[in-house]
Amino acid sequence: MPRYFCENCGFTDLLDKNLYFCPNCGDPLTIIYNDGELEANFSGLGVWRYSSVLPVDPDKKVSLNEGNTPLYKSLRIGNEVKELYIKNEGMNPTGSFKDRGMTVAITRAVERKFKSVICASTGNTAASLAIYASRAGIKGYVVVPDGAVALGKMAQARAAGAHIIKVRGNFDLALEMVKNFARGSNDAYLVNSVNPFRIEGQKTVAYEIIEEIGEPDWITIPVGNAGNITALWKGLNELKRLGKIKNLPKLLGVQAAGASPIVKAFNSNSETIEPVTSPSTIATAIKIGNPASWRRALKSVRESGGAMIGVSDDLIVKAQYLLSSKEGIFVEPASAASIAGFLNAARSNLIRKDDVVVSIVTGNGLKDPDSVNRFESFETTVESEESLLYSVIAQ
Ligand code: AN7
Repeated sequence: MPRYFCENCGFTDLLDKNLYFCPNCGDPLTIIYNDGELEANFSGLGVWRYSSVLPVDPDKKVSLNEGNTPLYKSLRIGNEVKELYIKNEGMNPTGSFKDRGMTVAITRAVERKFKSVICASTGNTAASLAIYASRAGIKGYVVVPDGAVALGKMAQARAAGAHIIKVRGNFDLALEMVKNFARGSNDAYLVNSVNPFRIEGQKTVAYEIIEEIGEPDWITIPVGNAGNITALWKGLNELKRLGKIKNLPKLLGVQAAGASPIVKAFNSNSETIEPVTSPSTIATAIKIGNPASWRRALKSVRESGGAMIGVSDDLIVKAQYLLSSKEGIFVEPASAASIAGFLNAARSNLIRKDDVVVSIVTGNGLKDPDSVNRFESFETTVESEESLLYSVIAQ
């Protein structure tokens, strides 16, 4: 039987309880499988194609057809490497990668007969929770930092009828609050990425990438609370166990420079992080100073032989604009961090000329429409046809 497992201290327990954190050391739990329990018996499309490697009953799934996201070959911004692919997770049902984890976590919530689900969020988890809770016919509660969530994400949470609880503080405070809530109450199922079922759903991005292009040399991914990079590495390792890949790719975890505690720990070879008390970045989705899964992120990146790097807000904006204007892929700022990290690493020769790279972009540009106000603008107002003519030929 699959079971809970603590990668930090080795604690293990059966899945017949609702656990998130290790009762011994407090780290977020993982779900592990014995040999023979992981089966590469894949059919259909999207997250549920991989139900033979998921710990919930696919017949009871709460799904909006998540996963099966487009993987594009870069035409213009990846010239410094052999091939750059962009995996557009912004094409999931609510516009972010969170849906891969949410479909599994909400299915688990329903299996366990919860009537409510809760999360802390910088926005995308809230939007995904809200929409999937409405699909499941249960109540959604989202705890968000007041005034710090992008417009599109708030709109989705509102539209889905979720209870929106604002806190005067940042995401880290909101997460602390819901963690304490979940320790003391079984009234609502916690579906942040500290929930091991979320990680199970999100690992499917690794399965899709490998089925589509085989083994890349590098995968770049934005890092906030560090659940997604944990899930990616878990998926890749399972694929190796299943004999689907020989060599594991290197991971490039990318944080915004103003919210980069894991980068600092990586660079100083430290075994622990120093939380950033006042994280700051325009990429609000990853404005996180005390990531819950930091230990698993550090371990993943180190095992892979990859790296953690920090990127400036300035480069994030440039990467976001490059991606939309040169490749036709419109993403939100946190996702552009993945591309900014690629650009940095290719320039510094960390990623080499003959490497095949996949950059995972995590959220749709429509999530944060205000972010495009930072781009160079080509807007003019015309009052006559002549004026229209001249504004076009003058370019
Ligand atoms: C677009 O929604 O943390 O490292 O509460 O929305 O797994 O946290 C969002 C995170 C990257 C970082 N890209 O992923 C939330 C939240 C986008 C995101 C991340 C987030 P993790």
